Amino acid sequence: MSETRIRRAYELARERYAEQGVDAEAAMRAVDALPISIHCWQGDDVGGFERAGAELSGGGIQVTGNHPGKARDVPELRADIEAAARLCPGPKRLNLHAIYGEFGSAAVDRDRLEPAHFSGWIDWARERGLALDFNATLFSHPLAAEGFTLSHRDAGVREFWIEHARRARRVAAAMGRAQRSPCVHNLWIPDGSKDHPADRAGFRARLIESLDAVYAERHDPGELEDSVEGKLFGIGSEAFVVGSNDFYLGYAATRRLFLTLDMGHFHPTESVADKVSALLPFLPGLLLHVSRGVRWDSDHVVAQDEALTDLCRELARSSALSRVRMGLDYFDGSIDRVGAWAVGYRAARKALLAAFLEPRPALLEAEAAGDGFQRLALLENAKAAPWGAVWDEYCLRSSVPPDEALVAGVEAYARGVLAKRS
Ligand code: RNT
Ligand code: ZN
Repeated sequence: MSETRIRRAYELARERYAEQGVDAEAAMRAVDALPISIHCWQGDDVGGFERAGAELSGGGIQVTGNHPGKARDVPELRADIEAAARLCPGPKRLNLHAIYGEFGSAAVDRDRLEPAHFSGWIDWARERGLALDFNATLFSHPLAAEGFTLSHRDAGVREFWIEHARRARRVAAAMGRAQRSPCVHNLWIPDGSKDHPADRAGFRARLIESLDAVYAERHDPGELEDSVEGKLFGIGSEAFVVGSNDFYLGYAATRRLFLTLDMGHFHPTESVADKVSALLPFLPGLLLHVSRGVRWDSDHVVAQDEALTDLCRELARSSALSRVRMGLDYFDGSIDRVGAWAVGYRAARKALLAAFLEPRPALLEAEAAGDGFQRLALLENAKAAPWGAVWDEYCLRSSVPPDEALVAGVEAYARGVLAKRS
């Protein structure tokens, strides 16, 4: 599509939105103020680079597919992230996991993690104007093989993981300091069991004790924002998850931490969108793991489905958006990984833009008047409104290809770079 056609279509769309009291320019500005943290782990199927060639996926994380061209080391992963970022409009951050450090030739176990292992990432990110987010990695490790980490019966195992999480928070704080923007540190652990335990309370008491030990070390909130992530069930933790959503909701509220809501971590009929306004009054903030579950927590590439549309609407409507952080969380090794990054990111950004274009004044008026029919009609009409024309304009202004050019962009990188990896 030519630039002139994009501009013309946008002008018509802008006028049409203005008639409904919606300012398309303001909507673009609003989405442009919201960073989306790109998850590094889509690039190599959550493998990480602790040891060369390590295939560590496991411990509740399941990636399927073996599409060729996977990043094999940090330089390749960085190149792929840059390629994906060129296809993603709007402000971006990069979300790293502890297993993505640069450990050199020495074997560095998780309880030996240092900010120095991430100085290469910090420099690389600074040169590109990217801020970093971080995650402790409490899976894909021999001491996580029994399915328990911070809630393990063995005090030695717990101590190992407490030390890892403490160090991961220090790495995150170092990132926050270097980038002058708080680094969000998210903690997810795989702890749980396939079958029903006899002592649920015991596991949870141990988890509380371990978490308190991890968070006892105070950091400057200008450098570090801590979030905890619960889950409904996982592979091997079907009957019991120690850190369930209820558990972490209570923990985050009492310890004043952020709560992570992963879109794949709830019962499929539960609405994550509904949780935003229910939780924000009680918590310092929310971290959203934007994902797509298909029947279960399958971590499919994000698509613009109803769950995402509803979630973004609630964000656009929220008066507490400054306390919400957004990160992608999916991994698909069965299709082009750079393409997967770009499609998922763009779906999230597009859904945000469409949400900021909803005819809010008219909707509020209909609702205040108790006119349910009008409210429904307005929401239905919004689905066919010309937000695609605004999206094209947004991509153009961001110097990023429009939707029509996305496939060609991904294929060019696959041919030029990925095909040479064997
Ligand atoms: C796992 C959680 C967690 C991970 C990442 C890799 O179920 O969603 O957020 O996906 O930390
Ligand atoms: Zn998640």
